[in-house]
Amino acid sequence: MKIVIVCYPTFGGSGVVATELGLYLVKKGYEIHFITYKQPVRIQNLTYGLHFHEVHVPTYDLFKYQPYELALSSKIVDVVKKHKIDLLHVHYAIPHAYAAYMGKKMLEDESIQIPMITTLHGTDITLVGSHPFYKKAVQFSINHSEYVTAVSDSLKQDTERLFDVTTKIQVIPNFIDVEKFKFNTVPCEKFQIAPDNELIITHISNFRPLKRVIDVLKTFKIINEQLKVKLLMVGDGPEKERAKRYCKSQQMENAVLFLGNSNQIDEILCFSDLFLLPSEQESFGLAALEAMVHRVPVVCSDAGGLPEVIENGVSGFLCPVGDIDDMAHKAIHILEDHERHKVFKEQAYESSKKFEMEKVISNYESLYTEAKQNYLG
Ligand code: GMT
Repeated sequence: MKIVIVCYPTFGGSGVVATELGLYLVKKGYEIHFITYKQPVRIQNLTYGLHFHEVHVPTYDLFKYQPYELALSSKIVDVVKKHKIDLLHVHYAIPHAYAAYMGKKMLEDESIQIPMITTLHGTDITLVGSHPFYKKAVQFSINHSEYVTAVSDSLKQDTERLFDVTTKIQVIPNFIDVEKFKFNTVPCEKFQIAPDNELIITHISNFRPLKRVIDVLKTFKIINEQLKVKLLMVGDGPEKERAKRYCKSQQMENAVLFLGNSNQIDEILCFSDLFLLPSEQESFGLAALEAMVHRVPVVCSDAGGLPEVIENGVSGFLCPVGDIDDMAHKAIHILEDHERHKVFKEQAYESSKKFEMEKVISNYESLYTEAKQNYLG
């Protein structure tokens, strides 16, 4: 089957999920065509069956905003025609679902029918999509997708609450390659970061306000008063400078390392002892799942889809949003006792198996088969 995947090429979770999905499908014999404005960060090499089509948006002075949707929908039409694509799978509704719908309509004019699957990831619904400026267009594109999936039950409920949805939403959670981390064969080079054998706490995000990065630092400050710890802040975004200033004001600069965006997430998580994710909202929390597969217990907020990923008291703890004392207390509880920490680590890994790649992706494959049969006959 030949599939177009439209996604963001960045470090964000939706782009990572779309890329990992495409890479897996290529291995299973699908022909995958990524359409984005840049080669996705997790794609190192293009192999047989894997194609990448870049969307160019030439700058024209008349426009205050360059029309990316137009360029994207035209690119979709070209790729579908040239490569005889069977279906479109778009990740993140804005503006991908809208552009794909336009592409689909243009193709219909040329008597080419193509089904469209939209996967909702979170902020495309909860934060941006439901804003009155976008809501109508997002609702329209959801309702004109043949199939809609959401990455958690919580996101499905949010979508149904915030929009007047007429298309059935199927929950297909995010996934992880559990087999890859079955055995830790290579010792993690922890000593480089923690020469005094400090415990390593990690946070990974895009440092947007809803990630509450200052809560990460405040929580860490309490832990740091009781245990020998270091904090790795991985990622980049609007709250980073504020976070750095906070560290300076609290004299924590030596204990906190800002690593920026990284392609070495596996290496970083390999030597991490605990993961903090105090988000205000989180439709799934892919970063938490990536931590769990590396045997890193997670202390996070009890928000959105996080309770569907983290088992409270098993793979980590769920705490009320903004309750820094509770998060610090739970983190210390896990870390202070070596034997207890070991148990949490194994339980985190065991919990991650619920999202085993092959099992989850088979749901997308069933959807593809159904879409092709129903739509094209
Ligand atoms: O977390 C972000 O702000 C990035 C965003 C994205 O679109 O990449 O992440 C969303 O999609 C991820 C993949 O499905 C989910 O794991 C994240 O929980 C979700 N983020 C939010 O809901 C805030």
